[in-house]
Amino acid sequence: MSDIATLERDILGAVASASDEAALEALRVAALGKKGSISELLKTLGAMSAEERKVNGPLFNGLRDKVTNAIAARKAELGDVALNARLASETVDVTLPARPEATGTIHPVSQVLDEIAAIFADLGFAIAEGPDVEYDDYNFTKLNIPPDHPAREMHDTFYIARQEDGSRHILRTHTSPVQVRTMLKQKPPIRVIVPGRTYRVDNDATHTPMFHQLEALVIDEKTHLGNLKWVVEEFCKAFFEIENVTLRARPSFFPFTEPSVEWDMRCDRSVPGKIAFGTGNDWLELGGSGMVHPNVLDMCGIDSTKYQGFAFGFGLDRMAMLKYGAPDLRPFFESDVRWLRHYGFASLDLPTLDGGLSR
Ligand code: 2U9
Repeated sequence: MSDIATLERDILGAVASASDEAALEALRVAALGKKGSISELLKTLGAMSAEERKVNGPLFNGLRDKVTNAIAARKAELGDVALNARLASETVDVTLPARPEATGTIHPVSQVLDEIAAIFADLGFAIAEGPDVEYDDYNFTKLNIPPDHPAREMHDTFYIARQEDGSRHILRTHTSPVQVRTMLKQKPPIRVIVPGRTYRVDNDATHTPMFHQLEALVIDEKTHLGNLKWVVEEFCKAFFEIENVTLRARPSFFPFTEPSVEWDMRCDRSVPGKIAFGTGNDWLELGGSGMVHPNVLDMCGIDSTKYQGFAFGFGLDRMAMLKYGAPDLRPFFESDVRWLRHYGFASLDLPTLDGGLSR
């Protein structure tokens, strides 16, 4: 066998048995690289006679082409093998349950917020949100609570380090600054609910330093206390899932509303540790409300001679405690999965108005 035939057999044999792309590349360099065996062979053509070149030229070039093609073919083959191996090892069994390790459930506060948002969406309310870190001005001053007002002390505020200009940001003590922001940027009619985290220096069985509020604001040209009562009543019917809601109004005081009203709903506490809504001779405190103070409207850029509005607020955590029978607020924020399993909700149980909110 000629040297050329031996070389061809050796190279093609090695190419056919190359086990991966790196081995194949090494073979290519050894044969076709600058100093490769075939390249060296081709270089010898220059010193040959015309006769010899006529014979060897096609022979050497033919060898180069054969080897080039064989390498390309083996490379494609190896690529397919690698892809098939990856496809085989990365198969996904779509019948397996998703994240079997995920044992968390929907937190009662999230559930209650979803329920309440659905009720108010049905009544035409949008959701407004704002930052937890607030200006003193939006949290207090524009809500008719000027710097020396005693109501500031009742809020037990968390203060954030002083700014260069001497002003201080705070953690919002209620969600009301979001209504301020809404009025500053939006013209009436306004109909929003404002859920969110709020912060006060407080900690016992029914108070935590961070808690959740939900407030509402309605501003229009002919808004009155009767509208407010109707909204509170409709909300109670839907949320507590009862038909006969009896409300009791108590006069109250908030700097940002005038007049101010607190609402109680008829309930029954005759069975110890239980509470039934809509019957009985006891009263359940719901939350506060009132007609927005004209000073607040004016400070927020709304003409108080043309517009009136009402606002109300209640604790979301308290609503969750009442509806789902949790006696202590503190475990709400302790991230104990055993507590969550007891009170939590399956992630696919989205509340709907037609399906019954809490089912
Ligand atoms: C603007 C004008 C008026 C919001 C209101 C209450 C009454 C209220 C508390 C209930 C329990 C909060 O969670 S709680 O501590 N809230 O009683 N909130 S009126 O009035 C506003 C808000 C914003 C611009």
